[in-house]
Amino acid sequence: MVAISLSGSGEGPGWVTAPGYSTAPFSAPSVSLYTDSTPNGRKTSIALAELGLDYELKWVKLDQKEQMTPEFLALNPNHKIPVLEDDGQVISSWAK
Ligand SMILES: N[C@@H](CCC(=O)N[C@@H](CS)C(=O)NCC(=O)O)C(=O)O
Repeated sequence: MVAISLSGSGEGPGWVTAPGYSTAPFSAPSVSLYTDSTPNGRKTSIALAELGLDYELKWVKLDQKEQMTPEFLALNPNHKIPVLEDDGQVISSWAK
């Protein structure tokens, strides 16, 4: 069975998770994934699913330049998704 994730705002593009995995939270996950539906954005969600880690999905709509908002630039001044945040610790890429 393929599950469609309903976590996050629910306003982003459809998100298909691997069979047997679900990102639907039973309790609030500490990990947040800021991403969009691009290959670079999807690879992080695939890695989290493979690791079995629950996370909250936060859409950053690149076509609406949401990566340039002050809130997102505070997470990653390089304005790139994906970004992971875990209990205040931010992991982002500075590579182009
Ligand atoms: N080195 C990063 C690159 C990430 C990246 O290029 N993200 C693009 C989308 S696929 C992005 O956020 N572009 C928005 C921008 O540059 O403003 C990775 O491999 O994940």
